[in-house]
Amino acid sequence: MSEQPRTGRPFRSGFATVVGRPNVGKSTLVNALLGRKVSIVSDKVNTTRQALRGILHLPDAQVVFVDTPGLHKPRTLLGTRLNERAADALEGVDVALLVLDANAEIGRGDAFIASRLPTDSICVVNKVDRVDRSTLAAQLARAGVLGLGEYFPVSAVTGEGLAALTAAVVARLPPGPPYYPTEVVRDSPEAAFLAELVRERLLDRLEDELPHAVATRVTEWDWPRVRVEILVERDSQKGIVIGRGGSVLRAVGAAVREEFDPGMYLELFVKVDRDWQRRAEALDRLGL
Ligand SMILES: Nc1nc2c(ncn2[C@@H]2O[C@H](COP(=O)(O)OP(=O)(O)OP(=O)(O)O)[C@@H](O)[C@H]2O)c(=O)[nH]1
Ligand SMILES: [Mg+2]
Repeated sequence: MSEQPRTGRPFRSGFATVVGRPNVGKSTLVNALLGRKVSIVSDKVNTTRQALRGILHLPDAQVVFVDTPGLHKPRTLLGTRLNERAADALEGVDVALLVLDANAEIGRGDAFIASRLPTDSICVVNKVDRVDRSTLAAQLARAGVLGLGEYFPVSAVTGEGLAALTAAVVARLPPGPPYYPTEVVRDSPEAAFLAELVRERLLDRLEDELPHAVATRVTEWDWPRVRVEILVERDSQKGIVIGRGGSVLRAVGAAVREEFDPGMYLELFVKVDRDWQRRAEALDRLGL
């Protein structure tokens, strides 16, 4: 696996961790760089709750991209833990990528994160499809103040700029053998990924505080029969997640089956786990 590629250059491998404020498009970017989905995406903040690894296999390199929860001012114990996850994922990495939104103000939060990264880190200005040239130029100038190594304007949605970004990441990796065999593209268990897909479809349909109040986990995997439990924090939230006559759960179940495996028999259950976001032992149990 680690033999010299035909180019004569040594094989390179390493970890590239993607950090930034919530909603800047880190997960969309990681999925786009990999060309497949490892991480769920939504228009709500704090979608990602774990550091998730996706592996990019190239002829002369292997990049282990690590998606992380958005760094933010926490209001709950869950929020504190999300920040810790992101910080931990920066330990010992080969390349750190700070993602900014081309269309949002660069604020103290971004500067705070940047100040904790090695100065040769990569700064990614994402969502360039949403701004015109002059806005982008101004944003790049503002981003320059963060004092990082290199700046890449990209769109994780259209793919603009991604090839150059990948090349820059690979160039920073040390020579070394691959960490994962070629068939591995995601290093989370299938059950964890499925639970995330259920949460993603719920996020599409929930508003306000509810996205944060929902957690999902697989409680039974007897293929093709799989049971996923959806936790909410209060009784009043249960009905919203179930939907009128079960309509929300039915739609979520159908969408997840379609995406994961139409042959699956998916059972969704909603359960109240009071204030789980604020209770250490509830979070431990959920692996959060
Ligand atoms: N127009 C546009 N939208 C994007 C782009 N990248 C991401 N988005 C959107 O931005 C929103 C947030 O994307 P995510 O990938 O979930 O953001 P994140 O940084 O991972 O968010 P957290 O996990 O909450 O920290 C979603 O609605 C995406 O569709 C982009 O390049 N262009
Ligand atoms: Mg994310």
